[in-house]
Amino acid sequence: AQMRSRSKYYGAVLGALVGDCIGAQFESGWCPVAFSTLLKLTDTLKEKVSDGSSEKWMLYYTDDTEMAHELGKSMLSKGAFDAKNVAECFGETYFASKPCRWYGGSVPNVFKQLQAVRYKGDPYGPAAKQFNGQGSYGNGSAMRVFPVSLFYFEDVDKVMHFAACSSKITHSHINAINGAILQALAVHTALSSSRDTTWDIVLNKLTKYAEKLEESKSIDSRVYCQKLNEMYRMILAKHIPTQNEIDDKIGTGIRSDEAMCAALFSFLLILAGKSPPELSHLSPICQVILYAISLGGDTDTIATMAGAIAGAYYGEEGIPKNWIQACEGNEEACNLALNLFN
Ligand code: 8NA
Ligand code: MG
Ligand code: MG
Ligand code: MG
Repeated sequence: AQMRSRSKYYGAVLGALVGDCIGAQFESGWCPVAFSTLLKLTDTLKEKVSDGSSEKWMLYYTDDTEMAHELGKSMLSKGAFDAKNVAECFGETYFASKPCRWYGGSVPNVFKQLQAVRYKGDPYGPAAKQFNGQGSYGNGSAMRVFPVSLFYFEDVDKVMHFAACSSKITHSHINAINGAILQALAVHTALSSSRDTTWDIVLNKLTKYAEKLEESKSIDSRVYCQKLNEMYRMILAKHIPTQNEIDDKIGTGIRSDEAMCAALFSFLLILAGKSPPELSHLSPICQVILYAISLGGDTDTIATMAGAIAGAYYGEEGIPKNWIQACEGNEEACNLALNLFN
């Protein structure tokens, strides 16, 4: 059994918040973002501004943070993962939420069906019917899963089990479920690692889990095993991988296997010491977050998952105060981290 670290709990929650809030600034283009553009923003981050009548945050969070916090708060209030309560918290928060949260295209349909029976029906029923019974393979369940790793830290089997359950409330496609499980395992591995845990130890561990998850014959393409294998090759190569290689071997889109693997790869690349020179003056966690955003695509979601993993590994100290204070929800994030730790 490993010692739990308060700094790692704060790091995971704040890393996820900062990744979502900064990443969301660059989501619309779906194209790679220059490091100079990212540094221009981060150099000017400051606390919310008040214009007398209202307060304005420099950076707003999106669905990623909203749902992660609801999941975390639900487990804390119930003392365990309770699918019906999580479904109700997700749904009611969605119906009250601001347009700037940018929920995925088809999840509102799930929430409407859950609400129609006042959250008393099967909490997994509506999601299972999405996309003609295929279920959603979107990254929306992996992006919000990290509180499960913090809440069930002592029991990795429960981390895996409740990561899957939390996915199935909105995302029942096997690739979304496995993406949520692997992201939860990545955060859990980072939480239980010391600073001398190298990138290849982390990747080996996750590859073993992926092989188990994908051993079932019903999966025609073992997409996570394939992408984790590509990561070895790209990290061991002499050069920093090009955008074309990332797009070709991993992807940066709304599919869970693309965004989740892009996030993990961002963390592992920096951990392996292959920092892009433009970022080398920053702390490792900042490098991970900005590298993740630079890849383009679903930038808020890739960066929030990368930030959760990196924060769980490095702890909160490497996240600059001005980055945290610029983000809407930073006080709530600190409360959540403390409550999950306690
Ligand atoms: P989701 O479950 O609605 O999935 C996102 C999209 O993926 C769907 O709307 C479909 O287009 C497609 N999709 C998923 N599964 C299937 C399938 N089985 N067959 C065909 N198409 C499929 O939403 P989510 O919760 O997974 O969200 C994914 C991302 O979308 C998140 O990163 C979130 O931030 C959001 N997002 C929203 C906007 C926006 O402008 N509203 C933009 C980018 C991302
Ligand atoms: Mg989002
Ligand atoms: Mg997005
Ligand atoms: Mg997103």
